[in-house]
Parts: sequence; structure tokens; C-alpha cells
Amino acid sequence: MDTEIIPNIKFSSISEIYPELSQLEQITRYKSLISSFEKLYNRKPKFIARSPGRVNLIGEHIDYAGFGVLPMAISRDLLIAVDTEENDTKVRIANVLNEKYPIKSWEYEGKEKIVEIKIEEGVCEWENYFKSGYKGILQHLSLDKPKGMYCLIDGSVPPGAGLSSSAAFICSVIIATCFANDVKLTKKQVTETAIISERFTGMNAGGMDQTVSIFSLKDHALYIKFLPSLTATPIKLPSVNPPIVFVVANSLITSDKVITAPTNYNLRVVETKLAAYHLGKSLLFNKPCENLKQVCDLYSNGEEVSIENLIKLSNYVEDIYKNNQEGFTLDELSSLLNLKKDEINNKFIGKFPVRAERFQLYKRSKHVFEEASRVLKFYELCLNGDKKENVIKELGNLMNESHKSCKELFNCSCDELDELVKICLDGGAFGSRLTGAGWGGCTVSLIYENDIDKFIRYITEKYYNVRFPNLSKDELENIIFATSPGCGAAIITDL
Ligand code: NG1
Ligand code: MG
Repeated sequence: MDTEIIPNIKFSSISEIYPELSQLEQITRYKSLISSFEKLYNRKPKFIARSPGRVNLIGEHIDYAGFGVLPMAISRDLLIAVDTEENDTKVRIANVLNEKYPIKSWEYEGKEKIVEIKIEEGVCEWENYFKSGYKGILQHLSLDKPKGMYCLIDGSVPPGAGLSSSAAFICSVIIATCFANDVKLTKKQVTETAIISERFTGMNAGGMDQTVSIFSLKDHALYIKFLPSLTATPIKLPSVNPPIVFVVANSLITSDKVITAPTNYNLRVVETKLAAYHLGKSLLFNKPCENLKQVCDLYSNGEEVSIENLIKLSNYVEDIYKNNQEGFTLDELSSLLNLKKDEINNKFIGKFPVRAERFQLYKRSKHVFEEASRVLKFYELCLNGDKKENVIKELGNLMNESHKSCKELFNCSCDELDELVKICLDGGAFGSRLTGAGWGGCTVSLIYENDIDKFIRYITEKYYNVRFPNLSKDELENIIFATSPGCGAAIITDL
């Protein structure tokens, strides 16, 4: 895993990337990207970088606490067609949807600064995603004179839908910049750079999305562990008869995570870390830990924490927060942790702003430990489930418990997602849950492959026709679709 590099794929073998059914459509898409590039820049692209989005099957909001997660890549991806320029260091970016995403360009500003990224609360310019990946990789490479680049982008991962369009974008930028400058990095180096880069957008992100975008193998989900160091293990889903499939359904509630981060995503990261510090402090007789990874360490010396120990941790959470399940104000935290308010700010909040009246330590840490144990159970079922009679039911139950916990303990669902999950279960899904950060975006449901059409018809009738009656058939195909596990990032050459 440490030495693998991003594969180079020839244009003629695009079939290595996409499922059989969509290959013709993809070839048309690539050809149209190339011809738009030629029209726009009056030159030919040298290569295309692509990285996929993902759907998380189970393990929500626990990657940044160091616990394992189990997502899979989807075939929807972000393409960047690139030509390089030896004579300057300027980057020009455009998007095939040029009305929504206007053309931008900037000069390389030297090894120290590289490029300026303006983060204002409430606005996130689209070029920030490009700049974040670009800055991250150039910081890593420290080149004297990066090549100028002409780039045209075409993304098919819906933004703000919990399918990780942001990581797909940033991973593509990183591999494109490496390839443009003749640098080879291992998949692990690219992933680690992408994780750091994404934080330049203002999100205190975990590492799931970048790992799955880079490491996925076709027909395999990915079991990702962060301890003792990042590992990504491809696994087959149980092969049962009739075969199973996952259906992604977009609630059409867009959650712009960068904008809502201070009260949502970044706040959850802070609450999770505060809980870890506090739990560590009490478990270790007053030697606090800085984050949940160290709470894992208490039981495991940096290895994966066993299900038994996760249960112990979860029981401990019940004990310690018996008298406070409603959360702590900053003043209360200050006396609980024996830290001054600005020490709390410096230690846990830092450069990612958060806003909260109360910090929920009980609910967040309980979710984290229980969700982590669900991931281990799901993984075990993928490894040995073929032989088990009730495997699909069991997988489904774990997904349902995960949704309930996201809703009630992590408070990252919303009414529309809850309604959609309920409709998916009424429509015959074995399990259904929100996927990704939540607060909007998509659900993922487990069904039999032969039921796809019937299932999609049911959801359309009960959810989309009621809430969004004017959607066309084409639009619906992008909103609700079945997916099989897709492959990871690639550079397509010989255009
Ligand atoms: P999305 O759905 O892409 O915002 C986010 C984080 C993940 C993970 C999930 C919740 C980023 C890039 N991704 O995903 O690391 O924490 O939420 O499980 O911030
Ligand atoms: Mg994202």
C-alpha cells in the first residue's frame, strides 16, 4: 500500500474505470470535455485527471476520531482536462458549467505563499477547492517553478449531497498537479496531502473521503483504518443470491458544509475532541488526552479497538455523563476540564470557528463508540457473511441503527432525510441511512438488485412526486440511482 502509485490509463481503456452500462456515455462525456477544452483555450489537453465521489456505507462522523469506516467509491467523478505551459506559472481554471462556475486564474506566488485562499464565513468560491489542493500539493513538493496549467473541469458528483464532491475535486487537483510537473507520489502520499489540503477550505475534515477516492478498486468497498497508520483494505460485499445493491437517493436538501461548518461539522469535531479530552482525563486519572485517537489508545495501544472495549467505553460514557446529558456551556467546560476559556479556544477550536451555546459531550461520544462498533460488525459480515443466512437483514439493521444514532445522538440528520429513510424502508429496503456529513444530501439503502426499478418507482411516487413534482426523467436519474463499487483515481493519457 505504501508504494502503489496512481495508475495511468489509456483513453482507449476507459472501460477499466466505468461499469459496462455507462461506458458509451462516458466516452461521449470525455470527448465533449476535450472539444470544449480546445474551443476555450485553443490548444489540446495533455491528460485528464479523474477522482470519484463516494457513498459511505457505515461509519459516520468517526473518521476524525480515528475510528475505522466503510465507504465505497461511486462512478460519479470529477474530471480535469489539463495542458501544461513551460513559459509561465499561471493556473487557469474553467468549468463546463461556466455560468455557475466562472473562469478564474492566478499566478503562483512563491514557495511560501503559493496562492491566496480567501475564506469568508457564508461564502465559498468554487476556485477555493482547486486552490486548496494546489496549495497542499505544492507545499508538499516544494518545486522551484511549477508549470503553468490550463484546466477545464467537469464534475458529475452532485455538490452538497454528502457524496464527497469536495474530496473528488481536491484529489483530482493533486494528481493533476503532480502529473503536470512530472512528479510521482504514492497513493498514500497523495491521500495524506489531500486530507491536509481539504482543511484549507475551512473544514476541519477527517480522512475518509480522500482515502476512498484514491484507493478504491472496482467491485470492492473499502475498509479504512486510521490507526496505527492509514490503511485501506478492499473488501467484497457478501455475494448472496439474489445479489444486493445500494441505492443512493438525494433528499434534494443541499447542505453547504463549508458555510454551515461553525454550527455543524466543525462544531461536531470540537465536541468530539472535548469529550475525548475529558474521558481521557478521567480514565487516565487526570492525564488528559487531546483527541479520541488517544482514547482508543487507552484500550488498544494504537491498534483497532475491539467491540468489547467499545462497549466498555460506551458504558463509561453513560456513567460519567449521568448528570449532564444536555451539554455544557463554555463556563461549565472550563471548570470540568480545569482549563481557562481561552485555553479551550486555543486547544480545541483554533482556526476553525465554531458557534455553540452548549457543547454536547455525552451524545457525541456515545455515537462515536457505538458507530465504531457497528463498522466492525459490518466489516465482519462482509468477510464471512456469504455463509450466513440472515446476512442482508443484519447489514440492514446496522445501517438502520446508524441512522438512528446520527439523528438522535449526533443530530446531523434533518426532517427530509428522516422522511426519505422511512420511505425507503417502507419501499422494501433492508436498511437505509443518511450518508456523508448529513444535514441534507443523500441516503443510501440496501436492496435486492432485481428490485431496483420497483424501489425507485416507489420512492419517486412517495417522495419526489410529492415534494418536487416538476422533476424530469433525466433529472431523476441523477437524483436516485443504484450504484456498484467503482474504482479510484486515475490519470487518463493518450487522448
Ligand atoms: P462530506 O459528506 O463529504 O461532507 C464529511 C467529511 C468526512 C466525514 C463525513 C462524515 C470532509 C471532506 N469529509 O463528508 O471526513 O467526517 O463528513 O462521516 O470534510
Ligand atoms: Mg465534502
